[in-house]
Amino acid sequence: RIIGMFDSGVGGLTVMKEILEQLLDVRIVYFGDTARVPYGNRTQEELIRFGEEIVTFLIGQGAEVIVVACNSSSATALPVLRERFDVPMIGMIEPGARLAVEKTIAGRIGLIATETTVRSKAYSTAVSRALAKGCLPENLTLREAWQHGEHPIALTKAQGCPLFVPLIEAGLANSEQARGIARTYLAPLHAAGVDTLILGCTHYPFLAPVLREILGEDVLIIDPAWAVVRELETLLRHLDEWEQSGLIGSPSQAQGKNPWRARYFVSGDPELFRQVGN
Ligand code: DGN
Repeated sequence: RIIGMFDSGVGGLTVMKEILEQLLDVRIVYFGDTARVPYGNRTQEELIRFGEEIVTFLIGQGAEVIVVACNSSSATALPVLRERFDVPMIGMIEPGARLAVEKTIAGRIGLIATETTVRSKAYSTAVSRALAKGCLPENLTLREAWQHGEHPIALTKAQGCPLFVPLIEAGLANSEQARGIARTYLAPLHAAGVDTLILGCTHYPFLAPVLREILGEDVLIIDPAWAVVRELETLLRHLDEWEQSGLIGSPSQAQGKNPWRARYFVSGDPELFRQVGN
């Protein structure tokens, strides 16, 4: 199957890596909108327009499923894109929120993300929705307390981190500048006592070593990509079943002489994307 993925730049590659490692029989067409990065302070209208252009392109490249590998687009444009296109789409927010609810030990979930994602409140809505739909923490003590109405589980603190994406796109994820800025951004999350931190921007796994160094071992870091892979796996199984039962048509299997695993397209400079992406 061909999966289409997009992000404002290299961020979605962190999601793509998880998918390629865990789902061995998929192929991926990736689009990085590097001419228009960062998406973090774009309006909803802009992100919808960019999303429409990119999804149209990806479908033209044979994509049967779209993974919106950008939290800013998932938080703002995804509902509209789902209405406009027939292909199934998976975003980052719902899977990430569910995973955080499952893994939290103290019920105090924190978020770092772009300003767009923080402002949208998409993660706090998704955490509440996950709980309302019966998603529960794996931790038994917290689960019991929650079921007895004794312990809140909520998005306790959301921190916008506008400087992270430009640093990462410039290849400076492992620099002293990144360390200093990360210390400033993480301080309010520490102060709020979060025990679980959602990386609410697909660029941030590039900073995982720096974040781990500052947070220490006590805070659980959640990469929504892990949950996106699970969701994609389930969706692909359903597509297979629906095809077998004739509910939907099968895609043409034309593979040509040169089978490929991944293709990359960018709207800006391919060289910088190649360097940082590698
Ligand atoms: N990687 C994107 C996200 O997950 O929000 C976009 C980041 C950006 O372009 N600011």
